[in-house]
Amino acid sequence: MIEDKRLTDTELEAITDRITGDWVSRAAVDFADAVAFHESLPPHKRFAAVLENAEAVLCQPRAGVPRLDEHVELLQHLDEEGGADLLPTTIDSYTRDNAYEKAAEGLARSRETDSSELNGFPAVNHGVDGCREVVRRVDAPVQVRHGTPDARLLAAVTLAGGFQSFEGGPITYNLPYTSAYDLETTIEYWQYVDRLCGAYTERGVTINREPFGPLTGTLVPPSIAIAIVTIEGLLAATQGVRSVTLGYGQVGNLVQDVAAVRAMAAIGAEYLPDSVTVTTVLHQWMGGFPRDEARAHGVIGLAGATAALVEPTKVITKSPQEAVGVPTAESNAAGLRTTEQVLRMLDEQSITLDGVDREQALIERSVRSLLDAVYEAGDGDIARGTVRAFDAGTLDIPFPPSDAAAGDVLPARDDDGRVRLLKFGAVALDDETKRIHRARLDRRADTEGRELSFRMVADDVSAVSDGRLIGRPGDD
Ligand code: 8ZB
Repeated sequence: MIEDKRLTDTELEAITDRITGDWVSRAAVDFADAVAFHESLPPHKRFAAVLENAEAVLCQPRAGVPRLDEHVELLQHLDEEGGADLLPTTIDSYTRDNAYEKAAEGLARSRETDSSELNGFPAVNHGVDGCREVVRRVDAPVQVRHGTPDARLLAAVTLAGGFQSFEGGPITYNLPYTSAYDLETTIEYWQYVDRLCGAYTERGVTINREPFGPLTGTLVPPSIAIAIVTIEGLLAATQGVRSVTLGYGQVGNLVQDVAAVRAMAAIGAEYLPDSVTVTTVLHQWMGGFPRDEARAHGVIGLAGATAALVEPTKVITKSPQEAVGVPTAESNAAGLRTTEQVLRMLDEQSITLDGVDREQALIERSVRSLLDAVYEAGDGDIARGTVRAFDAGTLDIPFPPSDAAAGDVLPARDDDGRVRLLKFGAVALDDETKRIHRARLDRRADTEGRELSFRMVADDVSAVSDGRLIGRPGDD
């Protein structure tokens, strides 16, 4: 069974040999050559250094188009017109499914028709040289953002290609994205990715890793999300990663969001080894957005305000076109500017919210309880424990598209919009915590004069896109 153990150099090499050859040559991902390229980059393009030395909240969008020149222009636009501090390269979905042939066809069609026939940048098809060209031509640090359960080749190519930050992880890029792999398999894949990052780090090129905290983006209780990104941080640290950004998706209740990011930073500092520098990211609302762009700017503004209050290291922004799909460059830059405006206006204000400390204590206690259950299930081994805890449902997420989680928990908002659990399944929370969740939900049921039921959950799922936070009855 899988163990939380560092891969040896021989194992790392053997896997690299195995995954290269078809789409990318073994020679193209040669370490010495790649390290020399990274060393040639100026300090303001070093992702981990820029992130870890930030003096204000950094803003980063998502963005990726298939053709190289257009992709570079898009990133330059987001830098110059959006004021992005960190840049992304969002990978297309064929590449995320390791369907490189289809990605190649989409890229060829995009070139023929002068349009975008893929929903992101097919980095493996562009190869190491294509990636280096992107990194060379843009003027800020660039990160690979994707959603790839088996990201081994993508990591080998993009890291050799000069990218210094890589999103995802074995749980956060499994549960929301696929049912094709069990957790033991994705943990094994990501041990390679993390070991590769560790190997670069040991050669003086720090690679930042960022677990994808929002998971399904649908009413994920903060404690569950934080436990999962902490596990991914621990697994990465074992492989030699020294820069970890823990991620969290905004739920929309200001007090709970501020409490959650604080709890995440505290848990990260406590659980991850001292050798790891921990930073944080707040994802602007990942659930359904209003179609009306004015209302969408409202959602983005509230996320900006949340970021201003809790000061994560960075915030991942949304665009006012979120409800429609991949945004135009202009709309994407608008989301950045909306965020920046709110951040600046709140920058010098010091605001205290009632109830944050209590909420933070509740979240931290819950995270500890979940992590205890994982360690216990694995007899002290976090990798083994993760597989067993998800099997037993002691660690679980709501609405998993993947069979790798039981999906026996059901969330709902309480009377002031904080995400609680309505159904606990087998999840490892203590009785007192469950009592608090239940009491809070009972109060909402009272307010609304209806029973706690799945109807409430469904109402909550569509509430924000319908124009409010809580799915109250009679709101249509
Ligand atoms: C899980 C991440 C979903 C978010 C955005 C979606 C959504 C996906 C692209 C993109 C800009 C792209 N997203 N692909 N944004 N360019 N190629 O990721 O809109 O917000």
